[in-house]
Order: sequence, then structure tokens, then C-alpha cells
Amino acid sequence: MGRLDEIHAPSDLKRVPRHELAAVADELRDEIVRVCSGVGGHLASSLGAVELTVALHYLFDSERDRFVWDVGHQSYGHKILTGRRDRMHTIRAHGGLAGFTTTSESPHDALTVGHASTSLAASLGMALARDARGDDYRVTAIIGDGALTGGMALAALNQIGHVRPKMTVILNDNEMSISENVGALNHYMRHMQVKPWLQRAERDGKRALSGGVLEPLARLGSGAKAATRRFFDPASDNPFHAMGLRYVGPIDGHDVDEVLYFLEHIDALDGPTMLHIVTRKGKGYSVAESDPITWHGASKFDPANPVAKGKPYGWSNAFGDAAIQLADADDRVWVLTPAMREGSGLVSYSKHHPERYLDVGIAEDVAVTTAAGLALQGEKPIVAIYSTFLQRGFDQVVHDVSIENLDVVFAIDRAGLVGGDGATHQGVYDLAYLRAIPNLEIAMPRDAVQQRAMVKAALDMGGPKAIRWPRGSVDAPPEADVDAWPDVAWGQAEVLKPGTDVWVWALGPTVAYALEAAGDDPRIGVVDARFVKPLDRTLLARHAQEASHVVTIEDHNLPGGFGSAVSEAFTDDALPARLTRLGVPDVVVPHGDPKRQHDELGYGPESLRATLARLLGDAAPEANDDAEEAATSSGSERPAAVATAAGDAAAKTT
Ligand code: HTL
Ligand code: MG
Repeated sequence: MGRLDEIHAPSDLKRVPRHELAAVADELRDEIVRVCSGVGGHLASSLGAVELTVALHYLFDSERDRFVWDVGHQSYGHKILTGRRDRMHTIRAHGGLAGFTTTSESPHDALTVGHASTSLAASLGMALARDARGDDYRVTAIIGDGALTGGMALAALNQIGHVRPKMTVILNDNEMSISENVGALNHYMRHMQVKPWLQRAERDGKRALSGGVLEPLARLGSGAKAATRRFFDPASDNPFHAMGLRYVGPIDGHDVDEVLYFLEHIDALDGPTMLHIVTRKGKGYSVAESDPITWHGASKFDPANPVAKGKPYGWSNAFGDAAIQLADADDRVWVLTPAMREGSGLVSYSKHHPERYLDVGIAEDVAVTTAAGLALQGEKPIVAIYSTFLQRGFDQVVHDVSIENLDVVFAIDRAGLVGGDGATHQGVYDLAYLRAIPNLEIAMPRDAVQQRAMVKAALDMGGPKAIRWPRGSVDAPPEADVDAWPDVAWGQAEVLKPGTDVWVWALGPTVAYALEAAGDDPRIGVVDARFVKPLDRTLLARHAQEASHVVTIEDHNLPGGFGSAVSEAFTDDALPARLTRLGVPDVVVPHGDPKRQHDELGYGPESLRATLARLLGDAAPEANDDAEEAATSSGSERPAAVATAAGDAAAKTT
């Protein structure tokens, strides 16, 4: 029986002799590999944080002290040590543990996260609240070098250094975001790890330590000498110090003793301190160490023979391939990504056109406004971005791109429910927040042939354009020259199947659901709406006059979405048919299997079938009620997808 078997709560860890903590960290590592091999998950980041996790839980009390994990994808060790070990096999799956820290899941989770760079501002707020109430719990933010590239993190640092509450910022620097980290601060941190420089730093650090509040650190023994890399004096060029934080490091984040030693001594100090730890992404698991990009988010694998599964051709790949051709054909085409090269299908593009490829780091706002700058100078930028992350660039879309009516194309990936990443990553708001913006037009293809044609048309037409597609696989389009890609009848919906009584207006992946549910019933017509803005109001008006019912179906939140656009047309044009809207009924949708969630939320093929049967008067009365509820649920009742038993394996990670 291992030590981990006796640890059911952090209090058990505190009883482990200090010299055995490194062994606990190793067991934690094995357990994380075991869990991820079974169900997939964020393997490499969690492996790199086990020593830090053990040290934090050994010294502090996570129920009272606040551990604020940035992104939260590195928190598997934290979850295991805080009483969730027996449920780790459900992580990211329907009804199982969340893949990130989530306050509703455990009192040990201080913040609900998923998006990067929030930990510092949240920690500042917590420290201020503590001080206002005269409390004395500790606040510790743990932020990666990738997350530190986000403007929000940097702006929060600026504020922390100004307000100077007692708190610790642990910079977990593994030189990686999902792909290689980028940016000037990243270069600076690499330079900090150069050896001769460190020796000088040690000297300076010792000098800075002697006297004043830092005296206790200066008195530390020889262990400290090795570990104390630097305390910068005020004249130092250290950017964190310049921003008002005490800076300690860099230290070896895989040496539990070293981490403990520094955390203990920092704990005695006032004001904000940054502890810079150097770790290795994937540490201790050779395949993940040597290929941390592939093993950032793993699908389940055989631990005895760890081979990353090839992913099926997806919408992202289709976009990346199209972008290469578009950039080949026009040297003004650029592609920008905020730290999502792999997920956005841009690995090949980045090699084909490195001169017109830009990874700006986890800084969606910067991606959007840099695109605006490019467009102002006559270039044709495409911002490749996930629906959920474009939320971070909303003001920039309005203020910098759309007011100016600039030629910027938003290639929006992961539109719709995303699976294992869950609530924080659902791409179900973009239609609502983009539809409100003048000049900006929004399209959604139903296949990869349309997808590339729409991106090309958007570039050709100019003006702000958003083309969105879901996560997942798609049939690869046939190879064809850009010139041979079909023309897009911009703003026109397409009738895919005629019908007499009910018209189903579907969008993107729900087109397939509509065709499936309609079958060969002559009463049901199916339309691929293709455009949310401009909406094809001419065709819609015809259908509303011809048929008694129009049904909209979308993988998006109902308020403000595609169905809302249709209902506005119904009101504005006084259309006669009865309108039923299917989509996410304004609830927070957690991690799970999207297909199953679509049906539980009332817009999968089964629920569409039930709704159609009811509208056509074919259904039994009980079924009527169910469908009615699913179709119109306003959010007061949580649908089944919000809380169900653990089930299907988690979907792919971000
Ligand atoms: N943009 C925003 C605002 N949030 C997130 N989470 C992403 C993009 C996507 N993302 C991750 S994890 C990650 C990114 C870019 C890399 C974080 O790098 P860091 O941590 O250095 O902070 P590391 O992986 O341990 O090295 C997820 O969505 C999970
Ligand atoms: Mg990192």
C-alpha cells in the first residue's frame, strides 16, 4: 500500500514525515498518469505541478487559505489530495468531476476557472477582502508562464504591486503554453535561467537579503545559499520587482524541499511576493516530457505503450488547409492566433507562411486589435480564435474592428458545446455578442466545402466577417484550386428538403439533425440558414406564410442566438406562422458528451423529432409536455444535462 492510499484529505498529508514528501509527489504523478490513461485529460501540466501541489498542501490549509490555480488544468494533484481521488476516473465526463477547479465541486477550490490569466486579479480581491475583515488566511495564486502572457494577468500584477497586499504569486514556468510560449517576457525569463547570470544573482540576492524584513531569509543555512537565486534590490532590472512585487527565484520546482523552504520563509514576509519556480511540463513521464505539446491534453492511452492517438480530420484542419491556400494565393492574407496553434489547425500554416503567422500569446484582445492594425494598412488578417476565447476580445471587435468597418475575418472555432472542457469553454454565446455589432456579418457552414468558400468570400468582400464552426470532425473537402471553390451566395439560406407544414431552419451541425429528424416526411421542410446576419428574411417570410410552423435549431444559447434573430424578423415583419426555438435554454452547461447534451437540452435529433411530432399533432400528450418544456425552458429548472451520473468518456481536451 502506498502513502497516497492513506491520504484522504490534506490533513493526512501533513502527518507524512517531511523527508517522504518527494515520494508522495512521485505517487501522485503515477496516479495522474493512471487517471489520464483511463479517461484522458490535462496530463502534462498536472505532472509538472505535483511537487508544488504537495508543498502547498503540506504547509497550508486549502479550506481556509486560498489556492488560486490559474486555468486550473494543472490541478489534478490538488483534486487527488483533497478527497476526490476516488472520482478522478470521472474527470471531464458527463456528470463527473470538472477538468478545472470549480468552487461548487469542493471547498478546496477557491476559484472556478478554465480561461487563463484570472488568478492574479481574483487573488488580489481575496487578499483585499481578507484585510478588510481583519482575517489572516493566506492567498496564493499559481500562474503559468503562458497564462502570464495575458493582459489581464499583467494588469493585475500592476495593481498588486500598487496595493501591495500580503499574497504570494507562484510563477510556474515550464517555458510552455500549449505550444512554445511566446513574447518578450518569455525571452526575459529564459535569460533569467542562464547559469552565470544566476551566480551573480545569488550574490546580489544575498546582499539584498541582509537587513530589514528580509533578514530572516538571509540567515538561512547552506540550503538557502543554493536555493536563493535572487532578491532584487530596487535598482534591479527585474520587471516583477519593478512592478512592486518582491521577486524570489528562479528555483527548482521539482525539489519539494526547495519549494517548501521558500514558501515557509515567504510566509513570514509582508506584501506581495512572486516565487518563480522552474518546472518541466510532463515531468516524470518520458513521452510527455519529450512531447509536451501532444500530451498537454491527452486522449486515453495505454500506459504500458503510450502512443498519442491520431485525431480524425476536423473543422480546424480544414480551416488550416484552406488558410494555406488562401495565403498562397494572396500575399496580404495573415493568420493570427492567441496561443492556439494546435487547436486551431495552424501547425502546417505556421510552417508554410511563418512571415504571415502570428501567435500573440494568451491575449485575445491583442490578436483582434493587431488584426485591426494590419487591416488599416491594407493587409487581410484572419483571427483564428475559439468562440469562448473571443469573449476576451469583445470590445476590440466592436471598438477597433467593427466601428471602423475593417477587413478582418474571424475564423471562430469550437462554436457550440465543446465536451470535456465544460462550462468555461462552451462556445454558445458568440452569436449573441456578435449579432449586436453593426457592420459585422456572421455565417456558419454545414461542411468543409462551404467553410473554405465562406472564408474566401469573407476575405474577398471585405468588412468584418465572422465564420463559425464547431469542434470535431468533418469530411475533408476535395482538393481544388482556390479559384475553383464555389461562389457563396452571401446572405442566402438554402432549402435542403421541401415541406408543407413545418419548416426547420437549422444552422451548421444542427442541419444534419434536422435532416435526420425530418426523414422523408413530406410535411417537414429543412433549410440550412447559413447566415445569421444578414438573415435571409425573404425566404423566411415565404416559409412563414406557406407553413403553419417554423422551428429554429441551434447549438447556441437561446437568448440572443440564431432563433432570436429569426424571432426578431417574425416580429418586425409580422410573420404569421408559429415560431418554436430550440437551443441551449439559458443554463450553464457543464462538461459532458455534446451529442447527449444536445438531446437533454432539447435540440438533439431525438428531441427535435419529438418537437416536430408535437407540432404536427402526431405525438401522445405526455410527450407533448416534455418537448414543450425542453423547447421553452427558461432556466428556472435545470435540465438533465446540468447534473447527471458519470458516464461517457471525456471528450478531447483543449
Ligand atoms: N485563452 C484563454 C483566455 N484561456 C485559455 N485557457 C486558453 C486560451 C487555452 N489554454 C488552455 S491551457 C493553455 C491555453 C492557452 C496554456 C497555458 O499555459 P501555462 O500552463 O503556461 O499557463 P501550462 O500548460 O502548465 O504550461 C486551456 O484551455 C486548458
Ligand atoms: Mg507553462
